[in-house]
Amino acid sequence: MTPSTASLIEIEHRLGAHNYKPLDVVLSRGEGVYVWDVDGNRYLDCLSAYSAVNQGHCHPKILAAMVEQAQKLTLTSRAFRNDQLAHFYEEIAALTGSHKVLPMNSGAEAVETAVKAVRKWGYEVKGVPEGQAEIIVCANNFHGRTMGIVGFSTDPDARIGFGPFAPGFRHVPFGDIDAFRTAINENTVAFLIEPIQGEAGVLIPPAGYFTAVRELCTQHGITLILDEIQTGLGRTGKLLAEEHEGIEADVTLVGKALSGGFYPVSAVLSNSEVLGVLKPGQHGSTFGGNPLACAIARAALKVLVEEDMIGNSERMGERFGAGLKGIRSNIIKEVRGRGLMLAVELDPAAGGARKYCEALKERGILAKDTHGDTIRIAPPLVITGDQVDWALEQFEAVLRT
Ligand code: IF1
Repeated sequence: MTPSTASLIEIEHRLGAHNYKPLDVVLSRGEGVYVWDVDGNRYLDCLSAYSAVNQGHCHPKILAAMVEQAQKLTLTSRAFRNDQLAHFYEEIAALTGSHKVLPMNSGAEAVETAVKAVRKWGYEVKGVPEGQAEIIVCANNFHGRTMGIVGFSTDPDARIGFGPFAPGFRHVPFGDIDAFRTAINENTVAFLIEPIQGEAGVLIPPAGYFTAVRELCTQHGITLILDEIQTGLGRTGKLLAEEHEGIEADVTLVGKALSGGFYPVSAVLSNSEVLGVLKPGQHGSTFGGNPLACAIARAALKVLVEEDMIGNSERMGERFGAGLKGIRSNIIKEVRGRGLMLAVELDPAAGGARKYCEALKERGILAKDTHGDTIRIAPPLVITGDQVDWALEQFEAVLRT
């Protein structure tokens, strides 16, 4: 570790809150699938900032849109209108088949917005008694870190010490349709679920699960909210992960790659009347829907489609997943994923995934462990076949036995 890296890490440690335990790599530049540290070492990024950099680091066309807009108008508040918002609405609605859009900033804000709207919809449209609305969520969910969201987390690290929490949430095991059916009652207003549980370790539900969920939601007048903040925008080889299941959500949440990693931009997309219950003065945010965010998001969506990043995600995900499954290793328990949302779960006897991520770093791969034994693999969707093959050589070298 050179002095520049060491000195920066020391300052971070001394002055920063210790709410993360990052790898000891200090990055200073990013381009496409690569990032470089302050010592000039190059790494292939297999995290993509948790799928916020699907378009590749510092995509030039998104950068150009950001610079152009930043020189004109960045923020007006929603007290006034701006010339980017309507175009953003049109383009994201056309791309996703949505009828209504509510722009926010972080993914958590989009989740909180959906929770507020669907409760209000429950009281005003569905006729649930005031204060009795219930939202069904899954065990091992990850939807963000705000108080409202960690209140329905099942992860002790996310909850302990932060109470008291808001009521109105009921938990079911992910993928268990009988449990979901049993949890439904007359006060159920929504089912909030990730199409694939990312933080839980890239968990894919059984075939037919979402078809049955969709049917039950329709039958009982329950709003199906799919949190596509991590799975959406090409990550799983489709624009939205729901396409793998052949269903449509009533409310879809997007964020992260909605800006290509340049700026916090998220949105609540609705195919039903849920967003219609929000009236002036009942919800908002200082930066939500600002012209800079809209210009960036418009460019991020444009390059995602124009450069066929979604098709590339499907093709390169097949290649990457097949290569991982081909590694001869008695410490690999399972390889999972869809598109370029992949994970390698290690046998607990291997001693945890963190040390393998450390070894991968030494070979020029940045990857993140989750839940102890799983290595998540999510490179930018612009990755080429040669880059996948090179990455597989490093994974093979570290994981084969
Ligand atoms: C961190 C995890 C991933 C998300 C889904 C909403 C949000 C996220 C499905 C909230 C955000 C981020 C948070 C980030 C690390 C990362 C993460 F490890 F924390 F759990 F991706 F799995 N829905 N996930 O994945 O969006 O408010 O962050 O914009 O360090 O907390 P956000």
